[in-house]
Amino acid sequence: MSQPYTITTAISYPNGRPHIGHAYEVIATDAITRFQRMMGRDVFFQTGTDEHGLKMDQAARARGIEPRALADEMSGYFKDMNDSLNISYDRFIRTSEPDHHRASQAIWQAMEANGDLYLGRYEGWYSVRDEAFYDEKELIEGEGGEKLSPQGTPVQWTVEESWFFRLSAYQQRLLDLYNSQPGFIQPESRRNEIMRFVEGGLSDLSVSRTSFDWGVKVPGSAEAGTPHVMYVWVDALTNYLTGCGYPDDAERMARYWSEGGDITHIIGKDIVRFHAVYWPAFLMSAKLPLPKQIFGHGFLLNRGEKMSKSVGNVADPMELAERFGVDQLRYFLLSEVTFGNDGSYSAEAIVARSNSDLANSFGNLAQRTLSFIAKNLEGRLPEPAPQDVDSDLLKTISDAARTFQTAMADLAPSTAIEAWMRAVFACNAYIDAQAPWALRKTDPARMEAVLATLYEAITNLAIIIQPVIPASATALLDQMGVPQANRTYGAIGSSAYADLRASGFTLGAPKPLFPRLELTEADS
Ligand code: ME8
Repeated sequence: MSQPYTITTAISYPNGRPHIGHAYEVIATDAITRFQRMMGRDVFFQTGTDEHGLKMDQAARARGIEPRALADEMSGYFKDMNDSLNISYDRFIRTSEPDHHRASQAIWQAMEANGDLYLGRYEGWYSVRDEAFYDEKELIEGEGGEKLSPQGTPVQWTVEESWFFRLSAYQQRLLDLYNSQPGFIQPESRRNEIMRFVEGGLSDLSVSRTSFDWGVKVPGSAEAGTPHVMYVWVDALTNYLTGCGYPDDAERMARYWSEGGDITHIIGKDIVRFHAVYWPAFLMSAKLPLPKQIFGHGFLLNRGEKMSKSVGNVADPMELAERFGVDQLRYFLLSEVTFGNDGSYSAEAIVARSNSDLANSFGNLAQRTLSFIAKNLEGRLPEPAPQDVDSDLLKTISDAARTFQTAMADLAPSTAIEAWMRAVFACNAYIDAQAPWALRKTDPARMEAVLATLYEAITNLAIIIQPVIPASATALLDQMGVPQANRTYGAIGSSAYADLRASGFTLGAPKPLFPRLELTEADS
């Protein structure tokens, strides 16, 4: 069996509808997933919604409904967004599902059995917006002198009976983990931040609440007199295990959550602490395997500004996808933003990028080549007779395929796309220099050889870019008659083109793939 690969996004709070930041995270994770599947890996990709906690409880109360009703409604929008954006998840998990409650209680009991949970009294600062506890020393001052979390959200002084997790006992083991596995936290800037935080000392973590009941029940607490629900991050992080079969399905766990397993969490930079500090500590305590890497991507900004509901600049990803196209949006986000850095989006930038790369460069290359073949050879695939320039072009594309693969394996989609785009440019330079339309009368054999080279080149370019723009690449490969089994990196540089010709495939009139996008006055 092929080697398993487990990949997850964060699970989103469904206290409102999804925004473009949520779309960005699932799109990036989907591209990596599709790439790993193309590499023949046995991938498990999970995304979903994080439905418990005070934030959800308060958002629901504010609308006069039960948290479960809010979760049911909003979670549907997240799932629809995933489906519309062509996200190939294997499971969309909702933390309100029974198997997830069971997994959360099981990890709780394992941490308790290890002696890491004790009952105490929490007194400290809490941000509902971040669902996070903060030390006094971490707080910043707001404009009116009020105390704010380091993320700039309001904090409230909280006093209640609470279970604690002995996080302080894990400081050295966490530092050892970061030192022995330098790739555990990525990118480097996030790793440094976390190392400083852990070196500064860790307080025990309050891991249960008694002031509301929207969460996973702490085993045994109701029987003992005071019902507790788990701190939402304990259950939220456990979602990753639930999807991998914990605690009942040992076979599934061995496949997707094993010691030394290839397990990647893709999350935003604001929640790296939960994933890189609390999560491995919980897992160590429960004697469970650790993930291999945690990648904290940057934030998307609206024309360079932080998105916020009060400013009214929160973009709806579905609207953008409907207007500009799903693949256009995917391509824009993955090519424009260096994964790990913050990035900006605007209608102008999406239109500019899509028109220059997809419509004018790649789309036009495919369209003019294929329609020329359809018309002048009645769709018969041209016969190769390679000269050095032809083999050189095909070699440039195989090299680009390799660079693309290395970059995607390194979680660097924008670098991968740049390599692909350079290969597209090389094809356009080739077509201009070889001018097959001029050869039609003077040298038809050479014209065929040039078109044959281009046919193979375009096929390979479409194969390479499948993880980024899956629907368009598929449509093109379908038009070009490329059999499913040959849509792999291994088929690049093989006899696939010769085989396709031998099969007698004829090309129909090509359908354009990437319409030129236009801005409207409302965009400026
Ligand atoms: O944090 N740009 O949920 P969430 C890019 N439930 N990414 C962004 C972003 C932006 N402007 N805004 C948010 C949570 N994100 C928890 C996670 S995981 C066990 C629990 C990212 O709905 C954010 O960093 O607030 C996170 O990775 C994801 O969207 C969900 O954010």
